[in-house]
Amino acid sequence: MRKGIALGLVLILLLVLSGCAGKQETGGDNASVVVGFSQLGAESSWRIANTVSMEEAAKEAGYGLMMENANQKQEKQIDAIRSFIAYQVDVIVFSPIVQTGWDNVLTEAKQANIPVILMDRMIETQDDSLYTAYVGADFLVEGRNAGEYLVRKADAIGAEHLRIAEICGTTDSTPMRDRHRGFMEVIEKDSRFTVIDSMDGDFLRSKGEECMRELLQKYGADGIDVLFCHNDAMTLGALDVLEGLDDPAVKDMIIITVDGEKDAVDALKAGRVNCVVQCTPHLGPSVMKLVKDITEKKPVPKAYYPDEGVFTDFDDLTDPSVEGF
Ligand code: GYE
Repeated sequence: MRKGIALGLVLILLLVLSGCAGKQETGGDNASVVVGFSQLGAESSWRIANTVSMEEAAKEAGYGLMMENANQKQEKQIDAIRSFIAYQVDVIVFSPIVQTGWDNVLTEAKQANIPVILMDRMIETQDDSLYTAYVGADFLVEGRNAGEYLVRKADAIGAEHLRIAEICGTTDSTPMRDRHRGFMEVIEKDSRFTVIDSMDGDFLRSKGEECMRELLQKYGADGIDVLFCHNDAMTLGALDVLEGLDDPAVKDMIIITVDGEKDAVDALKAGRVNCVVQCTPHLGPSVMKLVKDITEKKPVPKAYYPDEGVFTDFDDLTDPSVEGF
């Protein structure tokens, strides 16, 4: 569209502007549409699958994709967005690591007339015109799904009181805030449940492991009835610790996780986890469809939420539809 030069030149420009930080890729020389994509990191299998989905969908659409990975740093995302503005990409897509702190850079994008799509996570702003559309999960619903599973489980086992430990995702990120909020909404009005601890596990497997060790030190395995982790990576880290314990209390612990990566779904099938709340990383095709509509000046919805379900130990887990990504 606005570009006539090959993406090879873009690469050089990006390297200069970004001080050689991050990872740049291109997806099709002489593409008519160029998308600048700031991915927030590579902290989980979810994130890696999401990056692949974006790359494949851009290729499929025949769009050029200038991608920068911010390695979990907001400043790097801001730098990447500035470099996309300097290049005048057609559309900027980014997955905001935290909700706050984007107004300045997004105002610059707006002044440059470059539409912005928020992919996977939301921002907090007084000015909704700073982004054109959001594509990603409804994390509040995911949190409620986790809470509703727990209520059903408590009913089924006739539990009188359950002590819950929560390992949260990155502080101030949308999935962390809303998974917690949705979960609490459901359980806090039920006196059978007490959240005894909430820790920051930053969506990382290594931190999930660390948090679990700390929780065990504080409460012991028999002092925790329910473990709610905001993603599978942290759950798998916690399981590494729990399963090394050889403590019968571990078997009774109700474990609820979010995402639906293959290892977590396999853990559910093996009875090591009780509930997997789905969150799809395959957002690339929806993003590219939006890019198409935006560049063709068609109206687009402000928010698009993919359909997501829940897999639990109440389900027939031999059903072929029960599978992870
Ligand atoms: O749940 C987690 C990842 O924002 C939905 O980020 C995403 C979350 C996902 O690190 O695994």
